[in-house]
Amino acid sequence: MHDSIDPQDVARARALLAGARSIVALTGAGVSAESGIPTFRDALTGVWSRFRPEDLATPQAFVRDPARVWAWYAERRAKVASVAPNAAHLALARLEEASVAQGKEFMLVTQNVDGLHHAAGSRRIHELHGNIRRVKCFDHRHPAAVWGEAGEMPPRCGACGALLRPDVVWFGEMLPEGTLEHALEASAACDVFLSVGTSGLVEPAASLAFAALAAGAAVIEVNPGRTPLTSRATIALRGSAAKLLPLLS
Ligand code: BV8
Repeated sequence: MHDSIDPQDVARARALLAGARSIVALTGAGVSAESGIPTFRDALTGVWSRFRPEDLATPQAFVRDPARVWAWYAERRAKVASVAPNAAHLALARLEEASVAQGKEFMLVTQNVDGLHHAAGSRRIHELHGNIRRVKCFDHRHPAAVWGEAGEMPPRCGACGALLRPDVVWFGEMLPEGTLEHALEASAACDVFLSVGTSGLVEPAASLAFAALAAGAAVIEVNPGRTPLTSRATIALRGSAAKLLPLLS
């Protein structure tokens, strides 16, 4: 146990989840950190360190320099394909399974685009920001199941010839139809909201925890650092997801 974690807080969090009728779990890049995926704020290291996420993860950046944006995502896609879910992902899959078996409502809402929750066995997943493993064309969103890895980059759409792009939500883009509405509805209806590994800086995802608070839910935060939610959380467990989540499920 982390010396900064009060075992009583862990026990209280476990009890809240065990007694919940309806649970929403929101995850951010911190839940994949122990799989070796850099968090979003840290993602731009090495050759990308001179960029900010907002410089690359936008439609404008893609139009300005499609090859650079495609290369950043190709590198991240390869990284994601090379790692495995960690104990935090597996614990959330177990929590979902146990909750559903007990007839509870459970929804996992993730900001992550790495697909690791599905790989860990979670099924009630809402991907707010899309999935880096999926590719579509820039002009018409035609899905691309396969694409060339050599020659002109980005590759072009087989159906219309437009440039291909990752099927993720960039800054300034709307979230997938209905996904946010479902997540907001579930957050306002749940009695326990578990926020794991998110800095709470990106909207509209960051508003979900506050919708839960406003509706009277108990909020549990798992994060080694402080966030705008920490002071409002019912229980703030200041430690890593891979170490703490297995203690909660
Ligand atoms: C929208 C996909 C409507 C791409 C992502 C003010 C000015 C300008 C714009 C805005 C503004 N206010 C709001 C906006 C809109 C903007 C926004 O929020 N900007 C921010 C930067 C201020 N939002 C949007 O544009 C959204 N769309 O609003 O549409 C609209 C439409 C048209 C016109 C106007 C409005 C779309 C946002 C989606 C962007 N896409 N990802 C990609 O991945 O490349 S967001 C990106 O950030 C990732 O998905 C990431 O998951 C997400 C959030 O970050 P976190 O997950 O929290 O990760 P972060 O690194 O920040 O933090 C990690 C945390 O983990 C830390 O707290 C750390 O302590 C913790 N941690 C570390 N290790 C561990 C750990 N925790 C546990 N265990 C550990 N071991």
